[in-house]
Amino acid sequence: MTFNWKLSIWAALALSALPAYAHVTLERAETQRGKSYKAVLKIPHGCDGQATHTVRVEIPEGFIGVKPMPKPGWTIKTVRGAYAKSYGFYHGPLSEGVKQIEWSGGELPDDYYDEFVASGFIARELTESALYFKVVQVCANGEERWVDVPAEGQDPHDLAAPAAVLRLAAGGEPAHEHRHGHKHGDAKAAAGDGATTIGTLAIAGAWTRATAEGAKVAAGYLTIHNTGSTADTLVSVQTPVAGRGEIHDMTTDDAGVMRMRRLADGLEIPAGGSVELKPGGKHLMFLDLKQPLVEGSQVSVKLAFKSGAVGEVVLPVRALGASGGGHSHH
Ligand SMILES: [Cu+2]
Repeated sequence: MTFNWKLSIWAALALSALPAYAHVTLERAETQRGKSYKAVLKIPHGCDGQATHTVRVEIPEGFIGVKPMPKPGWTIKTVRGAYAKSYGFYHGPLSEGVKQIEWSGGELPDDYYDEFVASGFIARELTESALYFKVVQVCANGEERWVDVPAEGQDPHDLAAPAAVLRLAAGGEPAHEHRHGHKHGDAKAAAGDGATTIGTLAIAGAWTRATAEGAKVAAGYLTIHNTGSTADTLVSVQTPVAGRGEIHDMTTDDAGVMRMRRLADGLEIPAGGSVELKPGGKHLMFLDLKQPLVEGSQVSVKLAFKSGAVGEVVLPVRALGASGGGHSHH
């Protein structure tokens, strides 16, 4: 079950707005300097249909005191060597250690996914903002080399075969560019909140919430501002991660009970006006979820308006339990 669930996350990534998918990645892609770190490398597939029999990882400079985790069915070989300099470690300076790990003799069929784990310590002395784990996957008739590292200023998305990246923050200051907690309802467009324009409609402040495994519904929030001189109506919501999308409103009746109803006629955005979809109020509803929404990922949603304007909004997925009322009434 777990296994299928993970595959479906890859499917979700493939469906989202990310230009490339199924690269080798780290399960936890950011951490702090001066802390221990468990590198879980996720190998999404084989090489061109063939099974992977060897996985070789180059340990980046500054990831010190590294130990690979044994893996049933696979043989581990490590290459040790001197670090570029000596780093502070638990019991004093450390100047050499594991620089390469190779798991071999196993079989990871192309249709499967697997994880390769090594634990170590992120040197406090590092000044880089990211470490790159270069990974080579060897198959019967070839190999996949995930070794591209972006040049300064280059967008890592432009790389054909990117190395797995680990973003670093100074100790005590976790990197969290995906989780800046700006208030829901903040209509100001911030990078990464799905700000976009569909026809005369300016969309901002978009987000959704991570769901528990097995959850069947999720809600989406955003603010729509109509810059046009005629009213328009949001009539349709679609997303690849859910069987269907609806527009809902939540109201509190005289008895103080919250009720939700589907806005069958859509949601009107007055000329020159704004409508805010937020927890406890109007929202996009995603039903028959095909997989859990994972914090830090993105959900792409297609919105269609009565005027004929159609466009896509990308909703960053915030933490489970992120600000606002939940959907327990469903
Ligand atoms: Cu709802």
